[in-house]
This record gives sequence, C-alpha cells and structure tokens, in this order.
Amino acid sequence: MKVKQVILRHIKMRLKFVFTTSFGSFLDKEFLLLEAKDENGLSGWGESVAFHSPWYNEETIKTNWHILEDFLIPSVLNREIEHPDEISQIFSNIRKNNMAKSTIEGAVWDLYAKQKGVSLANALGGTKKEIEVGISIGIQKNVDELLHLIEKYVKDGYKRIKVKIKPGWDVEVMREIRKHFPNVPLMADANSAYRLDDVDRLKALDEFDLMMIEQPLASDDIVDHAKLQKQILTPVCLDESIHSYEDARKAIELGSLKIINIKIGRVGGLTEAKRIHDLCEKHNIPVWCGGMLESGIGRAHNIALTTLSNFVLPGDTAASSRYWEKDVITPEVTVHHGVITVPDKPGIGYEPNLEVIQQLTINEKSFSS
Ligand code: OSB
Ligand code: MG
Repeated sequence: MKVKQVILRHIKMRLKFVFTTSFGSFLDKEFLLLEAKDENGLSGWGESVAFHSPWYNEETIKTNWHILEDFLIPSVLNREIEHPDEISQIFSNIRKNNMAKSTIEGAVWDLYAKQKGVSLANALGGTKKEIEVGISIGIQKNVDELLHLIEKYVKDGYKRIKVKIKPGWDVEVMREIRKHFPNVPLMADANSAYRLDDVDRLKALDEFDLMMIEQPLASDDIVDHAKLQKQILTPVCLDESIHSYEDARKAIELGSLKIINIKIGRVGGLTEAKRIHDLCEKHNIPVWCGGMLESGIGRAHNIALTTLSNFVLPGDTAASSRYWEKDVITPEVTVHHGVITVPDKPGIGYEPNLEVIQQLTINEKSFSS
C-alpha cells in the first residue's frame, strides 16, 4: 500500500468534568487527528494522545505536530508499505517521540485493515468479541463526592474502580471507600506522586486489598519500583515507566512490576504494544489497556488492541458519553454492564464524523507527495 495524502488536524474538545491527577487537571482536551489516504481515497485514522502540556510525559501537541510534519509524515508518504509492522522500522532512526509515531502508525494500521476488509482487532490477531472495562476517577474536592461517583459507576456496571491518589489523598480515602464498598474491585493510580521514602504510606495501602497500585514512583524508574514491590503486598502496575518492549523486558527481569498498563501512544504504536503484550503473556504478566482521555478515534484503537488474549484485566476505555457531549465517531462507544461489544466492520469499526471534526478543528494541514 501507499499513503498518498495525510491530513493532520488539531482538535479541541471540552470534557464534561474536570479530570484531576497528581500532576495536573484537564478540562479542555486538545489532541491531533491524523487521516491517511491511499490511492483509492480510502482513509485510515489515528489520534495523538499527547497533552497540551508535558505533564504525563515530555511530548506535547506542538512537539507531535513538529515531529509528524518534519519527519514522520515525509518518511511514510508515497512509500511502498506491505504491512504496518514496517512503520516502526522506518521510524527507528528517530528517537522517542512515541506518541507522534503512534499517531501515524495507528492510521496506517486502520488503513491496512480497511484495505483487507477486516476489523482492526482481527488484523492485530485479536479474537475477543467483547471487552471488559473499568473507570478511572480523578481526585475530587472531598471524599463524599468521590463516594457518590463510585456509587454511580458501580451501578453503571463498570468492572473495576480506579481512583487517582497522591500524598494526603490516599490511605484515608481508601479506608472510606472500603467502608462503603467492601467488595468492589478497586485500584489506585499515583502517576508518580511518591518516592521510595514513602514506603510506609504505600505499605499502609496493603490492608485494602487493591488489585494493584499503578505507577507509584518516578515516571522513568524501574529500579526503585523493584525495591518497593519487595516491601508491599499490593501488586505494582507500571504505566509511565514502560515505553518499549525493552523497558518491559528489563522491568520484568528486575521484578519492578506484576502488571502492565499498555497505552498505544506511550509505547510508539500498535506493533510495539502487541510485542509487549506477547512478552507479558510469555511471562504470565497480565496486561490491560490504559486511557488518555481520548476521543472516539483513540478509543477505537484501544478497543481493537484489547481483543488480544492477554488483556485479562478491565481497561480504562469508558463510554464516549462519560467524557464528551458529542464524540467524533458514529456510533459512539457505548458500555453495557462494563462490557464493550467489539465492532466487526473493517478497520477501527467506527465512522469518523467529519462534520463534528470540522467544527472542533483549530488547525489543519494537508500533505501529499
Ligand atoms: O495515568 O492512566 C493515567 C488520564 C490522563 C493521564 C493519565 C492517566 C489518565 C487516566 C484516565 O487514568 C484514563 C481515561 O479515562 O481515559
Ligand atoms: Mg496511569
């Protein structure tokens, strides 16, 4: 296949609620959408999950635009590509910038699946017809508001509750949650808010029977996480620290984790995500698919990836309506009793709504060879 034209769009969408993590808050969510067209006018779509500010990792919307415009798009345009797995090879001389790489790689995967007439899930080798999802709840003003949200999402049927934590919003909050919801599958995500010195506080979480604690320590660390895991019972799950297959291999070898949260953007695309999935499967390390407050395009990619066999824990891909008044895809992503039915149409299986996308676009540029 050849990509003959790329359209890059900078989109701005308002979330229905402020989402607060240990590193910052989101209300206006900006992201890039990339449309890759082949010679027959068929389109594949990808989303950049980089944020406006370099809080979660070092990438931003602007750095992604720059890397895509000046390096990645020119190296893909008009090039003969037999399989999307080749993309990561083509990009191998460009260091990091994983979210930028993933944006165009995801569009090529979607285009490839559409050309073959199969779903993206099938193209990746996924077999599940349904996937289970949980929900990620940001830091709230007070515990009562958090308990109300948990009650609502448990009623909705979400398969597990993830609560964002930080020093001062952790042990007592978990105690209150457990008082009201003794049996709900529960986990915590610290987004790197602690240091190894905080081990006593993290050990105090052991009594709440958490499924896991996600990324307690520094965003680039795998050494201290190994030391921490030896001292706490709660399984450590890494998010920010795992950027590649090699990171995953080393972290498994060191004992830095028992679970991995795979995010397609963080690891540079679907091909690398699948490699990490396969490695974890071999080592009996369960994985799940994280979320980055994506629009429906990114969400569709997450759903397809989650159909692989070792995605055995519920992911963070909640329903479109949880985040947006109107999503950019038709139909929107819906969740029934914590389950998403995987679309079987070719490619990502949801139709980008060009009219809505047009309205939300701040900047747009077309590239052709
Ligand atoms: O660490 O998983 C994270 C949102 C923004 C940045 C980082 C994270 C998150 C979430 C929300 O937890 C996941 C979602 O609902 O898309
Ligand atoms: Mg996380």
